[in-house]
Amino acid sequence: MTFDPARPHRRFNPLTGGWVQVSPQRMGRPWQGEVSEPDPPPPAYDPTCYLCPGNARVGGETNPAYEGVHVFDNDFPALLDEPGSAAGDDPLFRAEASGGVSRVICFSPDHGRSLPRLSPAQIRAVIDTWADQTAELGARFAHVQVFENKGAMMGCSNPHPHGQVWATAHVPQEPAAEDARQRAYLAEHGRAMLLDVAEREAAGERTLEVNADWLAIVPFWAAWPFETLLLPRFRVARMPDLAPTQRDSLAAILKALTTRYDNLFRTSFPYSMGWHGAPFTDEPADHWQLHAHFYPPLLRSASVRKFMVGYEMLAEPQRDLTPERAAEMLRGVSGIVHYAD
Ligand code: H2U
Ligand code: ZN
Repeated sequence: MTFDPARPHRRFNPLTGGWVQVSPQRMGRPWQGEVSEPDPPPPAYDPTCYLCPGNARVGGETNPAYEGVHVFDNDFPALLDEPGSAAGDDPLFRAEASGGVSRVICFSPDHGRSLPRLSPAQIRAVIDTWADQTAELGARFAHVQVFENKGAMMGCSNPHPHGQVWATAHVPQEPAAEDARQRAYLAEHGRAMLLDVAEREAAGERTLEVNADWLAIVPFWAAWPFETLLLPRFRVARMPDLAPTQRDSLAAILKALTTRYDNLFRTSFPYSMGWHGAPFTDEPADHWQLHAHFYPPLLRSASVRKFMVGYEMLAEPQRDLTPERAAEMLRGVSGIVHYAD
């Protein structure tokens, strides 16, 4: 049997070992690309925002009059920096202690400017902060998770541009799965998996953006409609290892990718994004390639989202829109001029 990408098929995610059901025949109707009124960005300062400079936080502290990136300890941390209770060994009711640290990272003092509307130098400052936090926390914890949760649709009620960093003594399950699969790929093929992906995709139909150091693609195995993967085109295992020029080129591609996202439905595109890098353990990290995932929920317009329910919850993720078509749509809007500028 030959593989016909226009017929229903499943695609394999080599990073996690998962599968996604693709049903392109349901995409038959021509895509209208619903035109909605563009969403105006929020004001530069919001007196009620707990992240704006000089404002009070819910925890009682007051933010300094910060001018660049600002990091503070989460007032409601999900992880506590103290040893928890001992591990249990009951095979059915198993638990283990998990301590850690969680911080909030304000990208900019400007309440209304999300990543694509920051200057390359401002984005570079965010990257430097991500790298510094990763290095500092990586000295004490095995895994440092840098992420951004953006948009009310993703459960984030505050538009002030910000992300978080959580560090844990254990490697959580997503990066742990990637660790195992990248290690197995290196053992089998003698190359880092994501370096091979970057090479194979560089000029491909799933590529959105490419520069000297980085590549933004809709991965072949994407589960979310407009999911993307940001890959280095050079060997690098962790964010602190990025050279200054590689951080500048990263700022450029982040700006371009997020500009395309916002322009697609002329809205501040919601997503969860985050970085995966090699754990801070004594193990060799040559199988690891640093990368970022973007998981946006939107499907058809600024308000019509994809739900991961039903078959997705009980069987496996399913999509109608092919990753190739999603990439084409994202390539069809500007990666340079933001709709709000
Ligand atoms: P979201 O990215 O999910 O919106 O998270 C914002 C974080 O900010 C959230 O983890 C924290 C919340 O605990 N926060 C503070 O640390 N201080 C505050 O005054 C409000 C919110
Ligand atoms: Zn604000």
